[in-house]
Amino acid sequence: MLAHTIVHIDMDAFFAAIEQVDNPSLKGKPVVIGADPKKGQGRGVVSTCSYEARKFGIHSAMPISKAYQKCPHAIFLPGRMSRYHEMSERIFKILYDFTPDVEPISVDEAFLDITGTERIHGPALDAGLKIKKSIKEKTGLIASVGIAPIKMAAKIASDLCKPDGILEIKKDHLIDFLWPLPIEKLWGVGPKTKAILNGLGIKTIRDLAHHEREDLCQKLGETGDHLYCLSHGIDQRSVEFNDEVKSVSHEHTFQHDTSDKEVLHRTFLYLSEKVSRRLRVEKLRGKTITIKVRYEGFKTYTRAVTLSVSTNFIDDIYSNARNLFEGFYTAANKVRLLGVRVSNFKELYIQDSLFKENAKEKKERIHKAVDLIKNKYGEKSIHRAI
Ligand code: TTP
Ligand code: MG
Repeated sequence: MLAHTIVHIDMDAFFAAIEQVDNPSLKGKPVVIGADPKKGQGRGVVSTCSYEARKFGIHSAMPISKAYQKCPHAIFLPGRMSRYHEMSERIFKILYDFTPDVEPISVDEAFLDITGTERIHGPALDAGLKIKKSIKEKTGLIASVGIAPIKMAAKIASDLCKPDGILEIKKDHLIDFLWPLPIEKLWGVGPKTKAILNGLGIKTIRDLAHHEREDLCQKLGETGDHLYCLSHGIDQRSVEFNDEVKSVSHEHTFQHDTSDKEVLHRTFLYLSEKVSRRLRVEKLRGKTITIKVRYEGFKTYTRAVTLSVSTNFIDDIYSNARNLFEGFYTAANKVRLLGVRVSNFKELYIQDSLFKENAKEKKERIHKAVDLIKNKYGEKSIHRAI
């Protein structure tokens, strides 16, 4: 199996950190987000709290009355969900600028597959640092970053290096990293499974790895087998987009490798049109546009850009694809294949359309009309000038 480089990003004390960024007088202080403590009589729980509050033993899901007992002088805030969502979107935009291969896990957490991006971002650790820096610069917030060849280990790594950490587990150190850890660090080991495993004398991931595989399958079914694999550093799960359709793309291989700019631009136009039509048929609009360029000799490069609004318009796709291409292509290289891809369909088409302006609607109607003509009279019936 191809070795992957997976990055797991998790923001530190997300909601509380946003409050501290928006109101710097809260910096360095215990801040608790959650229900109103009503001087210790309040009901409800802690949503999250700053690391300063954690020193007093406060944590997520703790009754707010208990949090008040532990630190009555903490600053208790009710939370502003729309602001947190806004910040979350900004963070995801930064991630999608890095790579289109982003799997959102929650508002403040994502996996990225950065396999093969060394040429653009350098070694994995540098890429991780770049992401951290970019998030800090653009939002003022701090992310912890775990890097590993498998998802599960990347997640454990980001958890262990919090707050403000970065930790890379290289392939050769994976087992040494995993084995001393308690089994509850493994994904999918909740209190119930933990009790069963403890009952078998299994406390650490090392114990699990040395246990009879059949016995684990018997006691825990498929989960047992899955956990056994994890304990040996085998995690087949790849980074997945949440969308049902992950991306819409189109590629073209030239019969003869070419460096003719006009031919290359025309091909981008053709590919953008194909992608644009498929997106409209599927009622999708994406924010990330990626191009793929394969040179003679099969060296392949991808470049991506994430727009602030999602699109399925050919003009947007083409102009961005062309800009990406112009940004890195040198005429000395002959091209064998070009590809255009649109992904990042997080926003729902319907929801988005609520905010659409008239001009956009009109543009969309024109696109639909062009599609209809083309479907009826064939691809060559309408042309676009570059
Ligand atoms: P987490 O990433 O679990 O927590 P966190 O970012 O506050 O702190 P850290 O990652 O540094 O340990 O959750 C992200 C946000 O989700 C969190 O800021 C608030 C919200 N949340 C709740 O509302 N209730 C909860 O029980 C948890 C765990 C999180
Ligand atoms: Mg977090």
